Amino acid sequence: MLDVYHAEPGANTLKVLLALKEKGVDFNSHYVALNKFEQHEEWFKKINPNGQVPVIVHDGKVINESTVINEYVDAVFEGPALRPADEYGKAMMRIWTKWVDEYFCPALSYLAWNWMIKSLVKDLTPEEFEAKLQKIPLKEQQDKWRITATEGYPEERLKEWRRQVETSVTKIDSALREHGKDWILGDQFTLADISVFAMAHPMPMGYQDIMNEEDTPHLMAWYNRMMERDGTNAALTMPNKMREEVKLDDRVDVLSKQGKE
Ligand SMILES: N[C@@H](CCC(=O)N[C@@H](CS)C(=O)NCC(=O)O)C(=O)O
Repeated sequence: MLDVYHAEPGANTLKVLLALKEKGVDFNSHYVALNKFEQHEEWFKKINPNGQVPVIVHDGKVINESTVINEYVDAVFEGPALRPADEYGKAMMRIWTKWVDEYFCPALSYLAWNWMIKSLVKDLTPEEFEAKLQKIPLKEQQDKWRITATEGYPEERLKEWRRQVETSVTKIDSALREHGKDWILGDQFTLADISVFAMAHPMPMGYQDIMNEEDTPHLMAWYNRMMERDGTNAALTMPNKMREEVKLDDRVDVLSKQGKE
């Protein structure tokens, strides 16, 4: 039996949902509402002491860390292979997934949090918010929630994250241009595509000035190929309660201006 604890199909949750849907793995879905701080409740921290999604529980065994989950899912379940068969190919794939986790994802994540957390917590009193903060197990996450809910990050840091997003977009476009093939590693669709797409998916919303047909045509063509996949469609149509409950879209212009010269 496979239980998956996840939020709406975005970022690290989307990464795992994409792999599960691409492979056609059946699972019990448990939605964890991040805007209601359910990830910091005691019942959830018993499953993942980090207080973060996604997490899977397979036959009673718990695994967190989305990139690790995806390798496990690909190794253990039937369905199309999402990793190259050879070790060198796997190494190349891991260089991409590691880069997403350590560089691309954090840059996008800090900018997105800085943009959205204020509207997420606007109905809480300072006391209520402080009580929520005290339940966050990771100091780094506490800081991230506190800063983005109050004064926000300084301009200098926003600029640096935006520079990293620009560098990332160029890197992905160049890799696709150089080999001229459909997928990040070449002919085979892999977890590298899944990791990159999980982060790039919302980019046409706030970053059209750096990710567009003219400046990054190879990235855009790959993005459109990703959007046509059945697995992508199945993952993206999972419930998105955050989008229904939290009105963020009118602030898109704020997101796209953060850290811009
Ligand atoms: N390294 C972890 C990061 C997980 C993570 O950042 N999850 C976010 C959602 S994408 C989360 O649960 N955020 C809520 C919080 O930290 O309070 C992974 O890749 O699974």
